[in-house]
Amino acid sequence: MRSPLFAAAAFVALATVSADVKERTTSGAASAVQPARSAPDPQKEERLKWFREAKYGLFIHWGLYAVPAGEWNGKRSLGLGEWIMNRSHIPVGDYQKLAAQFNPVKYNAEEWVRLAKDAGMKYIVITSKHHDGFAMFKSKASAYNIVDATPFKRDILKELADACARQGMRLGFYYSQSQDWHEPNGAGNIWDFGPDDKKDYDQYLRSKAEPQVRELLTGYGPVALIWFDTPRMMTGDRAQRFAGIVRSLQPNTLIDGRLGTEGDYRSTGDNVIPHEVSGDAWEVPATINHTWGYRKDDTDWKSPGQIAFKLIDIVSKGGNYLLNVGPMADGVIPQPSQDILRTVGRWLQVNGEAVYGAGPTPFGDELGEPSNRGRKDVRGDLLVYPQMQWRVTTKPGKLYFTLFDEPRASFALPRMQNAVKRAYRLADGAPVEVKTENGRPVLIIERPIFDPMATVIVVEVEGTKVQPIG
Ligand code: FHN
Repeated sequence: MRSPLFAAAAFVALATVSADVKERTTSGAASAVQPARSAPDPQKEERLKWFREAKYGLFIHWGLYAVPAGEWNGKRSLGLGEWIMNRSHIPVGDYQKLAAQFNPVKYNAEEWVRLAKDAGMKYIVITSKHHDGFAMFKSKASAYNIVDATPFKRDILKELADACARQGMRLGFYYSQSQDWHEPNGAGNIWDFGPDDKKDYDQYLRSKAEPQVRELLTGYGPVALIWFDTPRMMTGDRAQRFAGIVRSLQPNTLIDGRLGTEGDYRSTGDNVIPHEVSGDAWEVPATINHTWGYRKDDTDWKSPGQIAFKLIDIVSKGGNYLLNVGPMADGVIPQPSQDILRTVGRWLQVNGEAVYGAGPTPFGDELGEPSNRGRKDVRGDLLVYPQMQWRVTTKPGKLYFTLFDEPRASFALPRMQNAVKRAYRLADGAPVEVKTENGRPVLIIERPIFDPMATVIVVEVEGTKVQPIG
């Protein structure tokens, strides 16, 4: 039986919950998760085409915070690496001195883009300005930027944009529109500038944030998306001003779900993978260890197997996975992150058909079991005991069963009206026997399983759309 959690109503439930959920991260930052849209918008769908196909992107959090790398005045500063200024209440006058030390001579944009490609990622999103207010690009709106304030003097974003253009990679920019701890009127810095509700917030928006977003959309070629974040004090009007800038300068640029008004797609909470399938465009921003910006003490990397599972899990629910790396102050992406990404990339080279452009599962029971007592988590979502043995993604006439555990030798296919035509292993095309047991098609799977990280079996069926039974 299909569990009711994953029936069509589940999508409605997800949308309802998402409308007012505030997500708390370990940093204490709150990010609004954007409401589901109401009416279909053909232009938006057109803009979203590449995004829905892409499925997997590289997030890069890089800024001055890579210099202290989680330690201030010889003391560990707890929390996310990029939040060190806030967590340690570092005065602007002290923090901005980091700019003089920021000289990432090993930065090589071509290598970063090559890494994303090797990893099988289809887009890159880099922090152009995080909450600390420091711009990683040449800006006329504020001299607190990589070219004017550091010995490096090179426009990091320009080099990355050029490398992306050369290598055919889409590039988007993270921009912290609300929080700017460097500015007296930006949100967030209460240790230097007092409470936010006493600030002339529009002065900051007009003089820095809006002009900088304009600069990003005019100086760096086609921008795939702008990734706004933590919409504090972002009224509808203020958010609309940003949306207007984006739409007027680059109508095809996507707006993420954290601007403060409806964007093009929904951003889940950080590292939050929904339990349900949703037809909306959505994305999970996620860390590869526990921090976004580099911390020298965070070496608790997720394994390639965990990353592969999360990727397929997300795709099987209809979403995208935006996986982060935090480069060091010298411009090098930590080697373990690189190795993990490349290992998953090698798997995708042979199994990518199950991911790129693939649709979600038509079934749902495989995702997990809802709590039988109707218990809810802190966000108000129904608690689910996830199942992690296998996931399904789809293309017309094809089901891709990705098996993460060694399955029983005879693997019963979920009930569907479509007849099975044939089955084979995606990695090498080897046929997989299909038998009927108790009136139900089963796959006879070779043991030990072909690829212990994840083995994809393609099942071809009659008809283009799979019709589940039950
Ligand atoms: O506060 C930020 C955090 O530093 C990081 O950039 C993440 C990425 O999704 N967004 C905010 C918290 O949700």
